[in-house]
Amino acid sequence: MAKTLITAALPYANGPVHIGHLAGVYIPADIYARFQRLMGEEVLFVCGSDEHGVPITMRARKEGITPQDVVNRYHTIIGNSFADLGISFDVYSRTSSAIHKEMAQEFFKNLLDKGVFEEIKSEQYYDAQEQQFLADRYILGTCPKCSNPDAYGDQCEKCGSTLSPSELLSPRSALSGTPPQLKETTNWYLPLGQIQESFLNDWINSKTNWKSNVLGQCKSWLNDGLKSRAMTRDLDWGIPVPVPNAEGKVLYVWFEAPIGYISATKEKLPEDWQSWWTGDSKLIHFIGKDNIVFHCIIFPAMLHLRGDDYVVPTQVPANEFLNLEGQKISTSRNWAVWLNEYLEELPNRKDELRFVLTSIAPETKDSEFTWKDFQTRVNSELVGILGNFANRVMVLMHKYYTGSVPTVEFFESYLIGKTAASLLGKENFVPTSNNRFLYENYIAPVKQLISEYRFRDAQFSLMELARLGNKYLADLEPWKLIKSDEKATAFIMRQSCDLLLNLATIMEPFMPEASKRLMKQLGVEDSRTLQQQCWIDNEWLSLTDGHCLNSAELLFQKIEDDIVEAQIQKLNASLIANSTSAFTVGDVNEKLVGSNAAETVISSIEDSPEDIKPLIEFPDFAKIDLRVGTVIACEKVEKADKLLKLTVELGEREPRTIVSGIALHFSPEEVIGNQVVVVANLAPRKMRGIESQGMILMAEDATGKLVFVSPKSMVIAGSGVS
Ligand code: B3M
Ligand code: ZN
Repeated sequence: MAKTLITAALPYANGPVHIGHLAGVYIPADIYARFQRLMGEEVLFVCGSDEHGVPITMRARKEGITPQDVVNRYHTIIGNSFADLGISFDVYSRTSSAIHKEMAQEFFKNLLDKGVFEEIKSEQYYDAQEQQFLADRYILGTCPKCSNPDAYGDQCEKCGSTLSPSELLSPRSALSGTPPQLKETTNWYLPLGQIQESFLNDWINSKTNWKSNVLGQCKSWLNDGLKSRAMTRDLDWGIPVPVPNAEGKVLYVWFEAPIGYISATKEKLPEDWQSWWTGDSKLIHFIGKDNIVFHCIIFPAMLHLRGDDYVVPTQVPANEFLNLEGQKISTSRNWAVWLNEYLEELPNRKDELRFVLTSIAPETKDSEFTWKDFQTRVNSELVGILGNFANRVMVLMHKYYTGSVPTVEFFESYLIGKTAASLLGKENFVPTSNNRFLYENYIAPVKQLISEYRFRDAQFSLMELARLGNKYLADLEPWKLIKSDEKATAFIMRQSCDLLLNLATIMEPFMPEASKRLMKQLGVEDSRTLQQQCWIDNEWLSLTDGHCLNSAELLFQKIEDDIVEAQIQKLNASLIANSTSAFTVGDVNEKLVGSNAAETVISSIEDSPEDIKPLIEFPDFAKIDLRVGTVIACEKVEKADKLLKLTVELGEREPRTIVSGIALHFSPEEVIGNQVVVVANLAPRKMRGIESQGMILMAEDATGKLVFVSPKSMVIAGSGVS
C-alpha cells in the first residue's frame, strides 16, 4: 500500500495561530488526515514550528529577548492549542531542533556538491553601525505610493504595496536608524530558470488535478520566467551555511523550512523516515495561497535536484485567505481571533469552531468570518438541525423504550429511504435497497467530496443526513403515532436510531469530539468495527436489537448573544488600541463591528430593571408548578405572525401543546431541541383556536432580544423547578 504523507505549513513561531490559519490550512489538513486513516491508508501527518526568519527576530528585538526565547514561547502555545483543537498531527516538531539543523545542512551540502548552486556576488543593504546586513524587513523608509513614513523594505502595511528596498524614499536601518549602505556579498542561488526548462514546466503542466487557484499562480510565475533565487542570507538567526568562510550567513528560511517536513518525519521515525519520502509515497502539502510558490516551485525543484528517489508533491490543495469582520486578519494590528485565546474563553466550543470554519473555508476564494455568522451557524445548524435530531431521537427512545433499541417489524411505508427519495426527487427508490440507497446518497458523497479536498461541500453533505432525520420525524410524528400504532412507531424510532449512528460515524473527521459524545450517548463503547463497516466496507450502519442507549445529553449548546458581544467588544478594543498605527479614529468608528458598534466599546448598563411587583407570600408562590420541558416540535401559527405552536415533552403520557408569542424572535428550527421552563399548572386557554396548555418563561437580554429561561445543562424533561 502506498504511504500517504500529509504536511501542514509550519506556522511561524512569532505568535499564536489564528482562525485564518485554521480555516486555510490546519482544519482541512486534519479532516483529510482523519479521513485517510479511517479509509485504512497508511498515514503520517507532519507539522512543526517554523522558528527562523525575520519576523521572529523582529519580535525578539521589540521585546528585548532572544529569538530562541520567542520561539520557545510560541512553539509551546501553538503546539498545545493545535492538540486542544484536535488537530491530529503524528508529529509536531520545530526547525530550531538539532535534527533539523543536521538535515537542512546535509541537504544544502548535497546540492552544493552536485554543483547545483550558482555563487553570485551582489550588493545588499548593510548597517555599518551595527556591522550587520539588513533583511528587507529591517529597512524602513517612506512608501513611494502612499508616503507612509514607516514602510518596510519589502512591503507597505498601510497601502499593501509590495516594495523593494531601493524603492523606499530616505531608507533607514531599523537597527540603528542610520541610512543603510550597499555592500558586496556572495550568496548561493538556486538556478530556477534552468530548472524551469529541465523540470518545472512539464511537471506543473502534468498537474491536471490541482486546484485552479494553485495552478493559476504557478503558471503565472512560470510565464514570467523564473529567476535564480538566493538560498542563503546574511543574517545571524538561522541555520549556518555549512561551507567554510561563510560566517554570518544562514540558509534562507524558505530553503530550510520545507526540509522541516523531512526532519520531522525523521524525528518521528528515525529508522523508517526515508520510506515516506521516496518510492510511491503520496506527498500532500496543506498550505495557504501565500506559500504556493515555495511548495509548488522551489521545494519541488530542490527535491528533484536532490534525486535519491525523493518524491515530489502529489497534491497541494492551497486555500485562499479568511478575513475577519470585513478586514484582513493582521497579526501586527492584533486583528485576529487567536486560537489559544478562543480555547481559553470558549473551552467547550471546539467542534463549533471546526464546523463554522469548515463551512466558510476560503477553498476557492477569500471568505469572511463574523461573530454573528458564527452564532447563527452554531445555533441554527449545529443546535437546530444536528443537535436537535439527536436530542429528539434520544428523548423519545428513553420515553417510549427506556433507551433500549426495540425489535421491530418491517413497515415498508415507513422506510427512511422513502423520505430520502422524496427529498432527493429520486423516484428509483426500491424498498429492499433502503440501506444501499441511504449509503449511496448520503454517506458516499461525503467520502468522495473529502477525497477531492472539497471539505465545505463534504460537511454540507453530512448535514443533509441530519436534515433527513428531522424531516422523517416531522413527517411521521412518532409521538402521535404511538397512540394508535406502537409497532410502526417502534420501526420509525429504530430507523431514526440507525440514521443517528451513521451520522455519528460520518461526522468524525469534521467534529471528532461531538462524534465521540454522540457515540457514547448511543452506547457505542468501541466504534472501530463501525468505522470499518462505514468507511471501508461501504455499509449503512445499524444497531442491534436490544442495544442499550446511554442517557440523552444536548450535543451542542446555543451561543448566546453575550458571548458574541464580548468577542466583538474585544476586537473593537484592539482596533481602538491600534488606531494610532493603522487607522484614524474616524476610521476606527467606521470600522467598529457589531450592532451599535460605537456604544459597544463604551457600553454601560444605565437602565435599572423594571420596578418589582407588589410582594406576595410564600404560599402564593407555592401554587405555581414550574417544570423543565424539551421542545420536540415547533411550527408557525396560521395568520398569527407573532405566535409559534410548540410541542413540549414534560415527561407526561403525552407532550404539551403551548402557544407562545415568540415568532418575531425565533424561527421554529431555532426553538426545537431547547429545554425550557414551563408554568405547567396555568389554566389552559385558547389562542387562535389552539388550546395552549401552559406558558414558557422568557426573558430579555441586554440588547432587548427574547431568550429562553433554561437550564445550562440537560435535565430530564418534567423535572421540577424550585
Ligand atoms: N512559516 C508560514 C507562513 O508563511 C510559513 C510556512 C512554512 S511551511 C514549510 O505563514
Ligand atoms: Zn504605502
